[in-house]
Amino acid sequence: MSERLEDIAMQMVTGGRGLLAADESTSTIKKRFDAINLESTETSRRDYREMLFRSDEAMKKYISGVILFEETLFQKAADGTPFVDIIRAAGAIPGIKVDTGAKPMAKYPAETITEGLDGLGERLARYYEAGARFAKWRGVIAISPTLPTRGSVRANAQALARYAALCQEAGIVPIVEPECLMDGKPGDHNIDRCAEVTEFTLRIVFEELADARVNLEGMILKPNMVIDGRNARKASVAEVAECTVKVLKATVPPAVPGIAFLSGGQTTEEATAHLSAINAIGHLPWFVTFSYGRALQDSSLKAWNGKQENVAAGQREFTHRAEMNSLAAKGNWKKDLEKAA
Ligand code: 5MM
Repeated sequence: MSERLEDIAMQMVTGGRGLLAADESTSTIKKRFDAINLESTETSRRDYREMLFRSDEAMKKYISGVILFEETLFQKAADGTPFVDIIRAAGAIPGIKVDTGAKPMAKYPAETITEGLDGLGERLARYYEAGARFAKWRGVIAISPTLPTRGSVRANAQALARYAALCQEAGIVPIVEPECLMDGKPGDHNIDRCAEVTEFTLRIVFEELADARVNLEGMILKPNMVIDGRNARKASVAEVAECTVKVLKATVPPAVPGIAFLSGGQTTEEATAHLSAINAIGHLPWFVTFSYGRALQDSSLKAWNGKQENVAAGQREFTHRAEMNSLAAKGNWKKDLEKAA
């Protein structure tokens, strides 16, 4: 496999394959497990992720890479095989979430700044050694009538750009994730407000990436779709697709090889329908695919329910969602395919 950043980035977003975001930090995976009454321990986290990564069909056909939390990058399956080897054997690329979380931003009430730059160069060298060939950093942008502020968008964009430059020096493809929140508080903004904030954010992110001398051909953008807030859902699938493409075309240079969306709290089927409608518009200057966490995992987690005897059921659910999203990455998903399955 080529070690060129440009080749790795292409491999992550082409062929109708996309990314599995399985990088829930310890506190987030605990919330997910709470929903199925399962205690979050190193072993239960291992069992859950092993169920996903050993879904052979999904991993081989539909998943190009997996974003891991640090614990998982160095973890082994129950039989002692390193997870990194299982992922690679399926033809997918192991990746690593390297930010240390969004923290309250001093002097900016209700906004956050994502941390993790201190010592990042050394950490990236260790992650590369462990097999990671791409990384992820998420900046969180709150939307309200008065937010975000220019200061918080600029600070998050600068951190994303510093992170991306460090990754490229370490031979790792950066996924740059500026997430304008759909399900933040109050979550009652409409799609026009989301478009305005997303466009503003992406403009500043690409300014900072240029100033940091990031090679756009060796990175992937992971944005939100342009969509109504969680508490004000109205726009049709076609409107979401049109608004999203309009904002991205206005802000994302064609040198970027791929866009891999986050699902951001959409239902599993909404996230698939929107991705498919975006690709169906056609003539996009980048490959457009998925990098979903909840929208790939929710039904699988429920079917598995923390029980060994449900591993096959969990894998079936994961494979189904991965297949549906793979079709969506080519603009070929149809609602009746869900029923047929
Ligand atoms: C899987 O969730 C990721 C990590 O979350 P925490 O750091 O809060 O634990 C998250 O960054 C994720 O990769 C993206 O937001 C996409 O996930 P969704 O669920 O929005 O598709």
